[in-house]
Amino acid sequence: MAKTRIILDTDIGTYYDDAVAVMFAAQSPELQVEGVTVCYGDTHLRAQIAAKVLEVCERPDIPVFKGIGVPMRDEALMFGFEGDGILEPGEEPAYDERHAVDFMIETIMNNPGEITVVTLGTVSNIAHAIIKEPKVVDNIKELIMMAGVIVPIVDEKGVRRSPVEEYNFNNDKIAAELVMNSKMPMTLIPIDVTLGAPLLDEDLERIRQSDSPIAKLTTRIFDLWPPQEKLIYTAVGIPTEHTALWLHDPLTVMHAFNRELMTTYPLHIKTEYNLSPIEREMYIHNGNGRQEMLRTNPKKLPANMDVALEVDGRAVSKLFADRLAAPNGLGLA
Ligand SMILES: [Ca+2]
Repeated sequence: MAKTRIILDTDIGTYYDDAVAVMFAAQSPELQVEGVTVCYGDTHLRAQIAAKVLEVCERPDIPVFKGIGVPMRDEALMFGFEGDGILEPGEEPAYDERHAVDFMIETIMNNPGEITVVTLGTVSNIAHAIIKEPKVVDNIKELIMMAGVIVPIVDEKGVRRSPVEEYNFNNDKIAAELVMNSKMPMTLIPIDVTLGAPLLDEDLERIRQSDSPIAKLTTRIFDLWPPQEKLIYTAVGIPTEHTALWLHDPLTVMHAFNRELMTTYPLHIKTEYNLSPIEREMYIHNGNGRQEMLRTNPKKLPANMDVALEVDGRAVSKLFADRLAAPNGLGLA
């Protein structure tokens, strides 16, 4: 069967699931990864982290491109531990010289209807690609985004277990608005759905037992990063007492070739700015100095995208561990 050709766009380095999503993609025989593009904040550092992860995967054939680091409004927020346990001190892996936005435009325009872009961070790169070459909208096969929140999770005690505003879209709100209103074929995988896919203990154990370079790096990342994750959760407003090893980004990559793991529905999603009561670093302030967050609200209007609303979390965890516990390069030939 023909492989699904993807560009994987990521803010790798801040949160563990991007790094393991890149490894998952590199280990998936169903995918032809045309390139990894990085976004948000220090994209030079993120490109180096991506290049190192692909080196561990023994996939020098997948090029890495530095992309847009500065949101269209306000500044990027970096936490300061990016790439811990991945890059050795002083190590500076090389990556491609071309800009991520140019690579995206060129790849999509040279292969009409063939290229799926999967975004795991801000949608800054694809937004800039649309601005520079509006025909991208008609030539992309599909845009799959891990972003937004559609149905905030409230548990049986009435405590909210997901943010009401989501990190990736809010890190570059203007880009998010532009892309969401672009009318390109898109699927939204919101955080309220990805929070249904934690890595299960037995699957983590399978990765821990494996001695492949990929499994070893995954284990190191899973040992190092969860305490840092609490900082991020606090910043985006998720309660931290029930954290798990979430597979937000690998799940999004899975959707590029496997439509059995999530149920998607065609919906109309509108981007709207709402005032927010809590002061956080990621808010933008409008002309009146008031803090606003971008919300993704469903409306009773003709559908403008597919939206994931349900996930088979157990199957996601199993597929993830099958690939990351396996020997490097399994089944890629
Ligand atoms: Ca991410």
